[in-house]
Amino acid sequence: MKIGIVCYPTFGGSGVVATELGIELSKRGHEVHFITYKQPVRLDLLGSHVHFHEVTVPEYPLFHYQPYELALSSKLVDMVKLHKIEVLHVHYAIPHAYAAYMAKKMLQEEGIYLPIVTTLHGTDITLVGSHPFYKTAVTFSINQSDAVTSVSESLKQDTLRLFDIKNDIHVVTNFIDIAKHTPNFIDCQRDLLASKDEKIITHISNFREVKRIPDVIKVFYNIQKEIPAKLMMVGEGPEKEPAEQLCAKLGIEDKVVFFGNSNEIDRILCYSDLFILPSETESFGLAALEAMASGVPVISSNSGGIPEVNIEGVSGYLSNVGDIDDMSKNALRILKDETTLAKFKEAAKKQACNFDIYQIVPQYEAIYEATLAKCKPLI
Ligand code: GMT
Repeated sequence: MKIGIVCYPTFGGSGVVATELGIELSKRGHEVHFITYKQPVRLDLLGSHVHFHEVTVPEYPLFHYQPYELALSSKLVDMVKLHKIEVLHVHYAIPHAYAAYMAKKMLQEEGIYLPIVTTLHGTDITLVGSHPFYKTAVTFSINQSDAVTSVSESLKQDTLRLFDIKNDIHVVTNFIDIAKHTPNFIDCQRDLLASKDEKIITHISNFREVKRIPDVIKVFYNIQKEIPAKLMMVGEGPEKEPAEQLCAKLGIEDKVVFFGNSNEIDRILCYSDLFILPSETESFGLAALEAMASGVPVISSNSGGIPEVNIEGVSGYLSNVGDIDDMSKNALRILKDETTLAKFKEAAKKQACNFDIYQIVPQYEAIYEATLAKCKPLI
């Protein structure tokens, strides 16, 4: 099949999922075309089966806002015609599903039928999409898609609650390539960051308010009062600077390392003992799954789709949003005893295997085939 993928090419989970999906589809013999404004960060494998087409938006001083949707929909039409793309999979509804609909309509004028599959990722529904300024267009584009998927059951229920949806929503969970998270390097260089007796706690995110970064630091503050520990903060975003200030205020700046965005997540997770994800809302929590795939137990909030990923008392523990005491208590329960830690590490890895890429990607293939069959014009 020739598949077009539209996504955000940045470090966010939706872009990561879209990129890993495209790479795996190409390995399974499909021809994949990424169409976005920058080469996706995890896409280093361009080749005969993986292509990247850049969407450029020329600056024009009259425009206060440059019209990205317009440029994207034009590019989609051109690429579909040039490369004979058969199905278009858009990740994150805003504005991708909307631009895809416009492209589909333009192509229809020329007798070309292009099925659209839209994957809802989370904030496109729960935070941004349901805002009254966007809601009408988001509802319209979801309803006009030929197939709609959501990354968790929780997100499906949120979508049905927040929007007037006429389409079926298929839950196709996020996934992980377990093999990639089984380190092939002999030494992950843990010694560079912590001494043998220190436990390593990690948080990875885009440092937005929804991630509740101060909670990560406060939980770590409680942990390091009881046992020797270091905190690895990975990612960039508006909450990073205030987080650095909070560490200084609490006097723990020498125990916290801020990495910024990293392409070496597997290396960082390889030496981590615990992952913290206290988010206000999280449709899935891909970062937690990545941690678990590396054998790292998770201390998280119980919001959104996280309970579908992190299992209480097995791969980690879940607490109410903002319950720092409970999160700290649970973290210490895992970290204080080596046998318990080893048990949680093993169980986390086992739980992650339920989301292995080889089980999930065929579900997308089946959806593409069904949509293609449904949308093919009768001759
Ligand atoms: O977490 C974010 O704010 C970024 C967003 C994205 O576009 O990458 O993440 C959402 O999609 C991920 C991939 O499906 C999910 O794992 C995250 O849980 C989801 N974030 C939220 O719902 C807050």
